[in-house]
Amino acid sequence: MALLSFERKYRVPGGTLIGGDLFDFWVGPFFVGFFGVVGTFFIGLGTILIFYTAAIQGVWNPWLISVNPPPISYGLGAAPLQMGGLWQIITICAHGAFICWALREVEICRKLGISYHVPVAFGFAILAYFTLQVIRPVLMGAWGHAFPYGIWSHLDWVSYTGYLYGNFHYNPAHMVAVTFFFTTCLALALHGSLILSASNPEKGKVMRNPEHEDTFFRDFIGYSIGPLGIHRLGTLLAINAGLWSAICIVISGTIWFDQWVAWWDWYLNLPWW
Ligand code: BCL
Ligand code: BCL
Ligand code: BPH
Repeated sequence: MALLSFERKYRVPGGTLIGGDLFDFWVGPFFVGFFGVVGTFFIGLGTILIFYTAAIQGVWNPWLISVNPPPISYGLGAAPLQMGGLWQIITICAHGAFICWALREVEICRKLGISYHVPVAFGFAILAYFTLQVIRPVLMGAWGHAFPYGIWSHLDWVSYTGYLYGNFHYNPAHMVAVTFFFTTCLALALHGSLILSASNPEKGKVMRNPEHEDTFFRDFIGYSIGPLGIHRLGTLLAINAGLWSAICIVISGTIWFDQWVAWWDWYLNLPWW
């Protein structure tokens, strides 16, 4: 379904950050570039090492495969391969893969002459991962505080870490993050449905335009944020969801050690109650 005339227009040389025109080509629909080559290496090695771990553990049930970080006692040192060393190499590969993925987005943006909003937004997801696996463990002094790579085991880590601070719901930054996730979903539900409603006319009727979309919300709630505004709002809500998630976990165990409910003591101690 490719729009070949359009593709020819943007398949222009140049815009690469590194490597000049050496890797400036496409494989089928995919732009490659320096970061495509290096990224493929990280993806391949990281994925192979996950399956290698499964092989030495003799676990082939996908739900149960788990690559665990080193025990806390190894601190921030390098661990033997089977004692978390594999986890450490996979973590390096994962960071390499995600960063290459983002930089490949940057190169494509440069070719197209569009701004960098997508890689910037992805940067917030990478930041959340980096915070979980590097910033917080380093601040706490051991790789063992990071999450394991397993479908069930990483959920066990979330549950364990949540209960370690009593009830994680009382973490104020977690509250902000959860609220941003819910609001993002609300915004996309309204935006997606509004666009469909205007662009799917009954048979024989013409498609409606942004004026109708704005008028719907003006009639309904007195205000429409507008066609550009909704995309600014959506981006802002989503990156804040990632940002406040990173904040809520990095403060747990680094500057706050108690049950999160105790954080609210300042509120109970306000003079006017
Ligand atoms: Mg998790 C669930 C991946 C970090 C809490 N998590 C999931 C599953 C999927 C996953 C297995 C569905 C996610 C989804 O649809 O997202 N989680 C995953 C990854 C990371 C991660 C890859 C990561 O940081 C690299 N999860 C974390 C951190 C917690 C966390 C530690 C806070 C964010 N996650 C939870 C909770 C749940 C999950 C709680 C669930 O209930 C859910 C589940 O069912 O778990 C069993 C949205 C993204 C998309 C729809 C895009 C497609 C993503 C696909 C599905 C990812 C596949 C990953 C694959 C199995 C592993 C890849 C490696 C290969 C070797 C290449
Ligand atoms: Mg909580 C975190 C919601 C109950 C303990 N919790 C989070 C946040 C989010 C949330 C705000 C996770 C999102 C995130 O970080 O994304 N929690 C949430 C909600 C409830 C809840 C809505 C609820 O009850 C309704 N949480 C609880 C209970 C506790 C609890 C009370 C457990 C008992 N919660 C914790 C703990 C944590 C959270 C502990 C966290 O650590 C987590 C958090 O804030 O983490 C930062 C960020 C996204 C990522 C990390 C994904 C990064 C993806 C990378 C860059 C790309 C992956 C690519 C993939 C490998 C590719 C696959 C290949 C394929 C080809 C597709
Ligand atoms: O390409 C993309 O989208 C199509 C990028 C992407 C994005 C982008 C992209 O541009 C943006 C803007 C976001 N994500 C935004 C966000 C949210 C807001 C900041 C946030 C909520 C979020 N993404 C979350 C998540 C999650 C969650 C919540 O868990 C997941 C699973 C993803 N995003 C996933 C993805 C991918 C679909 C894609 C993307 N977000 C990035 C694809 C990529 O980086 O590809 C290169 C790497 C590989 C193909 C595989 C690497 C393999 C490793 C070397 C080994 C595996 C290690 C891993 C740590 C194991 C984990 C096991 C789990 C069971 C725990």
